[in-house]
Amino acid sequence: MKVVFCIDDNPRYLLLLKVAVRSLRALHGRDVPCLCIYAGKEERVLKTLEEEAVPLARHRPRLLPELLPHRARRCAGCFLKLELALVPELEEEDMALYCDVDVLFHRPITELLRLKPQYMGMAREATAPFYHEHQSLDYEFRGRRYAVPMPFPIWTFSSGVVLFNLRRLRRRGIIDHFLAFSLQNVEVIGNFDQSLLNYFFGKRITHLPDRWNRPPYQHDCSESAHIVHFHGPKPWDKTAFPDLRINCFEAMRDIWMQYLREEELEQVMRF
Ligand SMILES: [Mn+2]
Repeated sequence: MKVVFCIDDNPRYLLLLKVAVRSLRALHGRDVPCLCIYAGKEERVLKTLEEEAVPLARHRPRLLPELLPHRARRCAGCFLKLELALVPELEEEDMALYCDVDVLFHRPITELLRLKPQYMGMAREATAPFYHEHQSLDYEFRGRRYAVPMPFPIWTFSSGVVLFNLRRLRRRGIIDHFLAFSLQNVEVIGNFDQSLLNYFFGKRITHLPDRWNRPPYQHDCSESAHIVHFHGPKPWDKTAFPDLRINCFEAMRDIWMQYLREEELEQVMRF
């Protein structure tokens, strides 16, 4: 199974990607299959991926940035994960493990790669309450209207780590339905890609244990996390999110920094 990352032109994402991949390889070897999906064309990005030997899939998304609301365009990369089932480089794969670039692989993920959720597996996100004003959202697809009853009350699942059952999503056009829903409802939802997954798939999402997506601000992150997710404050943040730079944040940031080379450390100090 491939571990899949998505990026856009934000230079900070590129640095996060380097550490994510280096920490994955430190645990599982140089040959661990991974893939980075990118919709842009910046030479700087392409060159870095080549230097890091990260295989690249250049994907032109259905959720094109110009079709997204303005506030969503600056994180256009986070929508790419919704389309993995359409990427030719993943055509042969039944499953794919998507990870945000702001993760650090801290313990092996072998057990996670053995799971096979029906649609997708995601861990719970504790800091984003599940709230919306809608009873149901609807969308049109191939001339018919469909209503999606909102799954309430449930908790929110984090889209930072998603184990996708690609084979299932390709069946009976589920991915086409989902992307039609996404395009037509992205204006009314709160939390971008994460809300789209939660709202459309709702109770069909398989709940993954916390160790597969653990933010460093949780007290048990150091001892339990296999995948650390710098959700909220990024490793270089010294002033943002003071209420989340707690518990294991500093310990995990120090480990994250150890994966950087000297010139990258200098770069990170300027963020
Ligand atoms: Mn993230």
